[in-house]
Amino acid sequence: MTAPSGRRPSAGALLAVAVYAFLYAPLIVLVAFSFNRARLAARWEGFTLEWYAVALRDQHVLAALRNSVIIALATTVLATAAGTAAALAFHRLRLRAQGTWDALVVVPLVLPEIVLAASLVLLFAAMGLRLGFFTVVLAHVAFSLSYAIVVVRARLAGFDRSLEEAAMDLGASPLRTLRHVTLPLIAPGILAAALLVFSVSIDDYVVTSFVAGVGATTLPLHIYSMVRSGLSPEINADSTVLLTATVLLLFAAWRLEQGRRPRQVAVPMGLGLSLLGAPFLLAPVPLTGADRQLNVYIWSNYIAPETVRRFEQRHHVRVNVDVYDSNEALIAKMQSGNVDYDVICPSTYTVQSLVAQGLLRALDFSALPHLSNVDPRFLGRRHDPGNRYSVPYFWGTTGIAYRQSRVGTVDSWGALWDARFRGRILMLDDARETLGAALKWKGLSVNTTDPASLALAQRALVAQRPLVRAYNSSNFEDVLLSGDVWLAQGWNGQFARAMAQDADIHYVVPREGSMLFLDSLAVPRGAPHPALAHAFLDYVMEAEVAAEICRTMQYSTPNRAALALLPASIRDNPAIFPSADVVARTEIIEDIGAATVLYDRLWTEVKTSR
Ligand code: N2P
Repeated sequence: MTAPSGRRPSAGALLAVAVYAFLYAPLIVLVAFSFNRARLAARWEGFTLEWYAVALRDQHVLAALRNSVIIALATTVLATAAGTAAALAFHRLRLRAQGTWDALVVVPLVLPEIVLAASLVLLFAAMGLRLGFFTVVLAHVAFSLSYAIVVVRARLAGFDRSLEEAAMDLGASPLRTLRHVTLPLIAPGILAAALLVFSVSIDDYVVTSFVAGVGATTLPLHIYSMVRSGLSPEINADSTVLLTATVLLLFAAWRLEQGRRPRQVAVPMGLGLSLLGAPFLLAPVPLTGADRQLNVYIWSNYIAPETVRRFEQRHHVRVNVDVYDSNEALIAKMQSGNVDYDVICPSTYTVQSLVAQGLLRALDFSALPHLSNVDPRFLGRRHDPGNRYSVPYFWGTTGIAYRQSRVGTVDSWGALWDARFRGRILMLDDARETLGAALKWKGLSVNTTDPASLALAQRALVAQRPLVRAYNSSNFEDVLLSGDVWLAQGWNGQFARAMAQDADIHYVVPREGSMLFLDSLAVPRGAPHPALAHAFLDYVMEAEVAAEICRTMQYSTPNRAALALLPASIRDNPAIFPSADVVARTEIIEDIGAATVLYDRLWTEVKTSR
C-alpha cells in the first residue's frame, strides 16, 4: 500500500467545502445578481451598477433604511445601557440559585421569534399602546437585551475586582470608580455589545412585522413588501448593502471581543456605519409629522409610484403605501384594531363585512366632487347601497392566462385540472377564488353555502393539488412570463400587462363563467387623517389620474371620464375591458356571513392535504 498522497483533498475537506458552499452560495448569487444588467434575475447579461443607482433614488427605500437606522440606534443606546447595568449587577451580586438567573437571561436568545412577536403584540394591545416607532424600539430592546448582557458579562469574567477595591481604598467614590476604572476596562465589551445589538436590530423581520404598524416600515419590511409586488434587481442591491453593513459591524464586534482596542476596529466600524448613514444625506425629505402623512393599504400592483408621488407633491405630504394580496389579510389587519391606515381597498364582499363590523367611516361627499366621473353602473350596488362607505376604484375579471405554444387554446376551467400540465399550473392563493373556480367549473354559484356543493368543490381542489406548481396571488403573471408555469388562474390586469410583453400569452374568462370583482376605496373608522384620505379618494377619481392608473396597472377603470383619455390599445383590449357577453357570464363574490369560516376551513384543508 502506498501512503495517501498529500495533494489529494481528503473527504473531510470536500465535505467542509460543500458545507461552506451550501451556507454561502445564496449570498454570493444575491451579491452577484445585484450587479446584473438583466431585469428578470434568471440569467447573467453583463455588469451594471444601475440597480444601486435605482436604490439610491428610491425615496421609499431610503426612508425605510432611515427608519431602520433610527430604530437600531435607539435600541442600541437603551439595550446596551440596560444590559451593561444588568451585567454589572449580576457580576457583583452573589444570588441564590445563580445558575437559574443566568439561564433566564439567555432564554430570550433561543425563544422562537414568532412567540416573542405574538406575546409583544398582545402585551401592547393590553397596555393600549398604538403600534408605531415606539413599540418597535421597545420590542427590539426586549429581544436584544440578552445579547448585551451576555457579551458584557463575558468581558467582566476576566475582570480583576481588586482594581476597583484599590481605587476605593484610595478614596474614590463608587461613582468615580465606575467612571474611571470599571467602565474604561470593560469598554471593548460594551462596544462589542452595542455593535451586536445594532446589527440584530437593523435586520429583524419577524418581530418588527408584528409590532410595526404604519409609518415605521423598516428596510427588511420594505424589501419584503417589494418582493411581494414583484421581484426587481433593486432588491438585490438593497440586500447587498444591508448584508455588507451587517458583516462589517459584526466583524468589528468580534475583533473587540477578541481583545482588540476600539481604535483597531475603526475602519470596519466606520465603513459599516457610513453605509447605513447614506439615507440621512441622500433623502432630503424631512421626517414628516404625523398629520403630513397618509397611510394607504392597498392590493399589490394596484397603484403606480408616480401616481402616489404626484399626490405627495400636490399636498406636500408623505404617503406610505403598504400592500396585501387577499381580502382576508386586509380584514385581519382591520380587526387587529391598532393600525393607522387612512385608505384601504376592499372588494365588494369585504366592504359588506367591514361595514357590518362597524369598521368603516361614512364618507363626506362634499369632499368628493370627482365622484361624478364614475360610471353610475358601478354606484349604488348591493355591497354598499348609496355608496355611503366606498367609491369604486377598479373592476375586472378572474380568468386563466396561458402559453398557447404549450397548451393550445383554452376556454374551460377544466384545463386547470388537465393532468398533462402537471407541475405547470398556478392557482391564486385565495379561498373564495379557488373554491369559486371549482364551483364554476361544476356549474355552481360562487356564493353557495350549501355544504354538499362546497364539499364537491373542495374535493376537486384536493385532486388538483398534485398538478399545481404554486398558489400565488401576488406576482402570478411573472411566474407565467418566466415560463415556470403554462396556465395560471389570476386577475385580468396583471395578465394584460404580461400579454403586452409576450405574444404567446393569452387570457380567457372560461365559458362556464367566472368571478367579477369590484374593488373600492374606503376610509377605516379609526383613520388618523380622514381629511387627507378624502383628498386622496377624490384625486384618484380625477379623469387624468384615473386614466393614468388604468394605463399603468391595466385593471379596468370604472371612471367614465377617464375612458376618453385612454389609448385604443387599452380601451379596446378585451382582457382589460371585457365584452358585455363575457360580463354576463360572471358572478360577483358576495359576503356569505357565517359561512366564510367554512370556506376558510375548506381552503386550509386543501393547502395542507397531501
Ligand atoms: C391586484 C389584484 C386584484 C384584486 N394585485 C382582485 N380583487
